[in-house]
Amino acid sequence: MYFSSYLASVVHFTPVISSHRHTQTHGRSVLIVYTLHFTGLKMSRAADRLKVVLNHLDRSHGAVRASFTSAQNVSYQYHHHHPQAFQYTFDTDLLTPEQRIAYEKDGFILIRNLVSDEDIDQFRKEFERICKKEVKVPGLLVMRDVSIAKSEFVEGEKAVTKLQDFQEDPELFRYCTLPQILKYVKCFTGPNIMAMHTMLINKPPDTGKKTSRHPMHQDLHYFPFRPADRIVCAWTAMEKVHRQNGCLVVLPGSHHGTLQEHDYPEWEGGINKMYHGVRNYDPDHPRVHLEMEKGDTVFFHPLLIHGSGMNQTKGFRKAISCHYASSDCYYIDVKGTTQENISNEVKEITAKKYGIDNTISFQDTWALRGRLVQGERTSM
Ligand SMILES: O=C(O)CCC(=O)C(=O)O
Repeated sequence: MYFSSYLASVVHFTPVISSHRHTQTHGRSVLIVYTLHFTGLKMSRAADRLKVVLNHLDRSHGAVRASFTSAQNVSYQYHHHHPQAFQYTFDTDLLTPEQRIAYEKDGFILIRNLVSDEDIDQFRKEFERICKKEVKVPGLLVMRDVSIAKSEFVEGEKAVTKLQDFQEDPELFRYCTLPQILKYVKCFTGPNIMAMHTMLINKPPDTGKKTSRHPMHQDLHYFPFRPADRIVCAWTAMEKVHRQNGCLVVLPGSHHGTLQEHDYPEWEGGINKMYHGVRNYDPDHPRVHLEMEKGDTVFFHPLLIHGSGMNQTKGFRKAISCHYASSDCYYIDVKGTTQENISNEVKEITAKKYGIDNTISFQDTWALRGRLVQGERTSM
C-alpha cells in the first residue's frame, strides 16, 4: 500500500497489482509487481529517476525492470529482502524519493532550516519565563541534572535541564503545531496527528561527572502505543549543535530492529531521572553525529537507537522536540514486558504531579498528555 502511494508521488499511474503482491509484514520478503501507465515526457523522466532510486534501495536481491512500450507502459518488478518496501513513510508529495528511501533505510531524516530564528527566539524567551517562574504551566515537568541538583543551589535557567510535557503552554506548544513541521510529520504518521510527548532540552555544561550525556536508547521504550512505524520524533536545534556541546548521535538503520531492554546505566557520576539506556547494542555499529544549525530539524523513528554526548562547552545546548503519533494508534498493555520498569516510574511521577493516587494506568498518563494537532482523533 505504501509502495503504491510512493510510486504515485513520482508518476501518475494506474497501478495493476498482480497476485504476487505481498503487503507490509514483518517478514523479510516482499515481491511487488506494478504496471505503470505513463502519460508524457515528464513521466518518463520521473520513471528514470525512480529506477535509479529503486536500484539504490536494494542491490543484492533487487530486480528492478523497466521496459517502455509504445504505449509508454512501464513494468517494475521489485523483489527485495531488506529494507522492506516503504514500510515507514507515506507519500504526501513532500519527500523526494531519495528522502523517503533515506528514512526507510536509516530511520531518520535531517531537514535544514525548517524553523525560523524568530520562532526559536520566542521559544527561548518562554523557556526563560518558565525558569524564572513568571509563567506557571499545569502538568509541566521541570527536570534538573543529577549532579547540579546534588550540588549547591543553582538559580533559574541554569538549574533546569529539561522541560517535559509543555502541552499546556500555548507558546511552547506552538512548536508542535508549526505547519512546516506537521507537513513532514504527516509523511510518517498519516493525516491524523497527535502530539504525544513534548520536551525542551537544556543540556547543561558538564560538571565533570559526565552526567550531561544522554545514554543510547530507543524512544519506544517510553511509549505504550503502537504501531511504532506511525510514531515520529521532530527534534529542532535551538542553536548550533555539534560534537563539543553534545549533539544527537544516531545508529542508522537500528530502527529495523526490535525494542530492546532498557534500564539505568551504571555510570559512576550518576544518571538523570528517567534516562534509561538500551542494555545491549552493538558498540561497533556505525554512528552518525548530527551536527545542526539553529532551526534544523531531524525526524526520527522511535526504534532508532540514539543518545547525545557530553556538553564540553560553557553554554547550555538547547533543543525542542515533540513526538507525534497517528491518532489511529492503539494503546498496549506493557505488563510483563521490558517496558514495565519505565511504566512504574512514569505512573509514580504522574500521580505525584497531578496529586492523584497511582492507580492511574501508564496508558492514561499518555492519554492525558496527548493533543490532536491535525485531522481527527480516531483512536488515541
Ligand atoms: O536532546 C538530547 O540530548 C537527547 C534527547 C533525547 O534523546 C531524549 O530526551 O529522548
